[in-house]
Amino acid sequence: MNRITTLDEFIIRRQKDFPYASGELTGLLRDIGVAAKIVNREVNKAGLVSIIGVADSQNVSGDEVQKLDLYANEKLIECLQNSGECCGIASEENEDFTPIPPVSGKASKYVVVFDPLDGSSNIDVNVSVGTIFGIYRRKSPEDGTCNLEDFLQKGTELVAAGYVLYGTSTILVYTTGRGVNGFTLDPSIGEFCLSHRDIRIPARGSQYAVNQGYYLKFDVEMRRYIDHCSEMNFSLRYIGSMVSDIHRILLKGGIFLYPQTRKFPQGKLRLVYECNPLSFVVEQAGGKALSGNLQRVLDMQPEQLHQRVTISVGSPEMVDEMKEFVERYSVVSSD
Ligand code: AHM
Ligand code: MG
Repeated sequence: MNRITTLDEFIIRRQKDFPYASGELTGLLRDIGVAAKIVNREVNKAGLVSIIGVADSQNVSGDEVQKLDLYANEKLIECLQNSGECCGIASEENEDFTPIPPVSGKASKYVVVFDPLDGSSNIDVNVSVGTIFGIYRRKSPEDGTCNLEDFLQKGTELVAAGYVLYGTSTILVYTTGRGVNGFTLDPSIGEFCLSHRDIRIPARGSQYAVNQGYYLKFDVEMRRYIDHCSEMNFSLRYIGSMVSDIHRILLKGGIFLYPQTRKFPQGKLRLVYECNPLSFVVEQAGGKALSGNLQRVLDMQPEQLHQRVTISVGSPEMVDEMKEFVERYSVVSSD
């Protein structure tokens, strides 16, 4: 029988690779793993809401039933707050970042950014959703409160990042900048177990993911690339839950596009807690991620916490090809 490696065991083993590691990052990743299990439990019984009560109302016991994205937000904050391994968090659900006071007088050097439940409009129809997270070393002095600058760091500064996909099974995928590993939750023992060791994205794939319904609103150069995907007989696969789409592309190869439209020049997705962590994971697996102006996403300097960015991310050869199309046709269309 193969020996099982649990997430906790793996994280601790990896800590030994860093001779001066204090165990804080290890603790943070474990906190995120615990929060993921709690969120997973609630996501799995989401369908039961209709018999025990609906969101924003009361269940039969008279308790308030929360929307799952708010619940996930609360649980992540609670788990990160209790251990005191980070000094602040920023979430899609909160307008401002939240400083976390030291626990037992211990100052922390990390901040965490996250989208607690991405693609949450999918929950009502039993489709996969995910949690995205990124961890930065703070810039501010360790003996004070964290500040906005700690959160507005380029993706290249990420110390760790990952996602949890609540799908047919629940999987946690993360990187600390030394490759990407995936851990599937075994519900019978309540542990994330190493299932996808050292994930490498295929150099190219035969699937593309884009909201094709917006096709006519895209710039001509992006339309030409999408036409090319169609001419190549690539399959269009779009779940509307970025974590799920990225996970599929990471394993099978392909490209995910969320381009600008004339109305939304920055697209929809958020740089700090959606695109940067997922771009870091994809790059660590050998892929590429570019913004609308063909800049590497991880090199962008965030100006605001909830800043949006357009993105093309996935298999390296496909991202390169997309770039060629955009360069070629933007010259033609501006003539
Ligand atoms: P959310 O953060 O409000 O859940 O929105 C993000 C989601 C992504 O997961 C997904 O890729 C995208 O929105 C889908 O948007 P659209 O419906 O415009 O294609
Ligand atoms: Mg989101």
